Amino acid sequence: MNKHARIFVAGHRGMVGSALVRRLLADGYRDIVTRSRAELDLTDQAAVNRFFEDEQIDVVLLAAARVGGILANATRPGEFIYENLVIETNVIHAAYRAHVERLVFFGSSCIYPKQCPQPIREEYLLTSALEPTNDAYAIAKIAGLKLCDAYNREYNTQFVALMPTNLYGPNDNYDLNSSHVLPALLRKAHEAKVSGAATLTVWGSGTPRREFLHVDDLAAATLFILEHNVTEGLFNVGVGDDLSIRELAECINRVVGFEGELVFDTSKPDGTPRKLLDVSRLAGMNWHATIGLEQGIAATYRDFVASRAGSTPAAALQA
Ligand code: GFB
Repeated sequence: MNKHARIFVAGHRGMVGSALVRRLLADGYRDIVTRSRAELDLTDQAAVNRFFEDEQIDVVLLAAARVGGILANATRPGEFIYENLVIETNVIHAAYRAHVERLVFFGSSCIYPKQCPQPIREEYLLTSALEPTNDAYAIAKIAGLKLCDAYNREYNTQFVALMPTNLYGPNDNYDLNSSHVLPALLRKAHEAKVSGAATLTVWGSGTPRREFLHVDDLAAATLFILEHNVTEGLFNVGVGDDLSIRELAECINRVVGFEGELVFDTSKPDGTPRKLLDVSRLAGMNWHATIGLEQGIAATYRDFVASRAGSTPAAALQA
């Protein structure tokens, strides 16, 4: 991809968007366009159309989305389906109208059926029913990847869909009611260590299995797709390995240095029993994730501690 390409990163303040911007800058791309929500409301179709008419964008990285963990998905399905559908419809359609050359749409491994053979191949899409705790979000993400595919077929666009497994890394959401499991447990372990607590509460039974990808690996995969002129299709992005939630909690406790007991709150949902992606499509092109889980959690923990230390004086100043 041309280093002078004009690249719009939608959602640049989020975990995925900010990782994409970091990676693009590190790789020498300089014409990166971003807009805050106050500057451009992606749910406003007329505003999105005007933006694309004015800005002469070559490449779109569509990382703007309403995201959240199992509880947020299960309790706010209306927001998850509406906001994701409207953002992706507005951006993908406006990009097509404005003759954008390339677009990468980001989905999630929850698009695949609940009872999927493991590891999950891209071909298993729409072969049986979805996991109910996140079916609204999943339907929106399936619609997004189908939009890309339909526009490629009808209008010869070059829109690609990446389906990352559960992500973590800098700029994650650490709010315990809306976050994903990894940032939630990292925060709980840190606070338990600091307060000298004897126990740490893990939601569910601890038996579901999940695969975790550092967001910098997702950014690397995205650049790989763009630089290798992949112009269509659906690609799983993962590490090819998973672990149980109990094992994840133990790993996080080791990194953080919390030595208390794990307590399992089975009033909280487990969600889908297992979600391990088959990553052979990207591996066949010679792309592999490089950040190991314990190493990635350690880096994320350092970032979490540093951002908390940084936020105290700022919060005090605003008060
Ligand atoms: O990451 P998570 O919220 O979402 O939860 P999903 C994964 C597993 O960790 C579930 C358990 O079995 C949770 O019950 N868990 C244990 C916890 N302790 C905690 C905790 O303190 N907080 C949270 N959040 N979970 C989401 C979907 O599914 O994954 C989205 O809802 C999206 O649609 C995203 O696909 C990647 O992996 O179950």
